[in-house]
Amino acid sequence: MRSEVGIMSRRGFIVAGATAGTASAAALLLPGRTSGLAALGRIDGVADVRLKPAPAAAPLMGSGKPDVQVWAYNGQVPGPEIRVRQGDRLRVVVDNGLDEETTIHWHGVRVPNAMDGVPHLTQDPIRPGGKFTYEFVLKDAGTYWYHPHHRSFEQVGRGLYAPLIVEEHQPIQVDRDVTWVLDDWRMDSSGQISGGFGSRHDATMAGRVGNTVTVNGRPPQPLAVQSGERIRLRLINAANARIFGLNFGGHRPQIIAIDGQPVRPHEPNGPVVIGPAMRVDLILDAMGSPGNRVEITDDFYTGGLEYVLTDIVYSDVPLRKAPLSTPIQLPPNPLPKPQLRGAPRHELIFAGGMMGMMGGGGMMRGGMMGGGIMGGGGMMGWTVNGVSANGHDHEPMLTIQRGRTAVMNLRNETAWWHPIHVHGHSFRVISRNGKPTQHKEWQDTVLMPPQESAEIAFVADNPGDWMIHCHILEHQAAGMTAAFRVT
Ligand SMILES: [Cu+2]
Repeated sequence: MRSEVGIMSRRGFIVAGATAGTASAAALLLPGRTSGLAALGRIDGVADVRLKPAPAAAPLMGSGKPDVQVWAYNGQVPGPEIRVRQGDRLRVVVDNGLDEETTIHWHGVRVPNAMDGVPHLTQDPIRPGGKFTYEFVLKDAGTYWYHPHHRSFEQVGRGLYAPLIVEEHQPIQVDRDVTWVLDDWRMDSSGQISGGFGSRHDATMAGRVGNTVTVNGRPPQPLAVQSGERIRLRLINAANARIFGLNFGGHRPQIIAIDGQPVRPHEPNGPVVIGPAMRVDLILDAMGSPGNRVEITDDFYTGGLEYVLTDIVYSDVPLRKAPLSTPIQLPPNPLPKPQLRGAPRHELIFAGGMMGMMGGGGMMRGGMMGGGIMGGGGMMGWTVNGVSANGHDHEPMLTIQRGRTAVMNLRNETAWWHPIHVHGHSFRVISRNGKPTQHKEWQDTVLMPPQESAEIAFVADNPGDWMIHCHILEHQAAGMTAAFRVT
């Protein structure tokens, strides 16, 4: 089911709020008309949003089933899709209706440090009943999302997440622009979300992988298409831990952006793999025959865990005979180009976890052998360069001079997958396992298979203390997190 999109103002500020059938879902989004901002040189494109994270009930299992108790932004899962245009200023007032502290992190958005939403590191957490205002300019177009960064393994896991779409000034031509927020849930036999968030089992293994997959907070509904239709499908993985590997039957989708950032359009080598927190924008030219039905399958986890996500269903009436011939390459975002020559190189070694204990000395460096296996929250720790960090406020493990290129060689010395997320910057993935990458993708989260390495590079142009952490939220909570400083 898709969110319905309504244009709220002529000033390029489009809001998708109401999810069909949910009366309470109207997003509390008001077009801002704030003369104060005119002084900053912007008289248009100011979007004012109010977000209230609070307990709610949502039809995760479908409209015929009892609602599920969740935590939600403005009463809906996902929260309201915020749509702005590149260059717009967004202002969001958060009114905390939870019984615990929270923050909002604007995942993948290159915000000023004070707006990054990391409790204790960039701001005080927002107390229950408290308010906080985030305000920043969207420098990059693309597909982003927002979520709490405080106890995220439970707050995101209970439903606090939503898309943030930044439209290009000159978008590519498509018939439909569709957002799919993928998530999974661990439901109990009573049809409610089971507890046990952050359990030792989840923390030391694959994370909290659920048993029920939703798309836009509902059981996946078929994608109804017309033959010849061109769809821009924005996939966002909001799951705590599940990795998706999607196949589109006989279709040949083109990847046009990863983590919001444009990439040279290309067909994936196999399934479209999306780690937690990652986004992939696809161009899907629906060239099946009228009346056809094609499965979208997810075969990331094998051995009987493959399943049909949903179907692409063709209407009887074709739209056009041949696919659109207009270009699908997105305009580049204004990202500073890394200068690799002479750039300082940093090794970051990710270690720990349950199986790592059995894997021999190479996997037990750092704190693992020294009795330092108790990480954040007393769970068996994961480590970054031997340190299993607790919480968010820690001394930076490295300092980068502002404006310099940083090269980080990330090494996964564990038996598990890890999506490693860098705050405040987008980076280029320049090599994997020592082999140059074909597309030099710009990303903010790089999914690392077990025992593999990835080299990333970026210009450290955003001053402040920033997180680098695993986005399997249980791994983050159990120590796979660090900070770096840009001075
Ligand atoms: Cu991890």
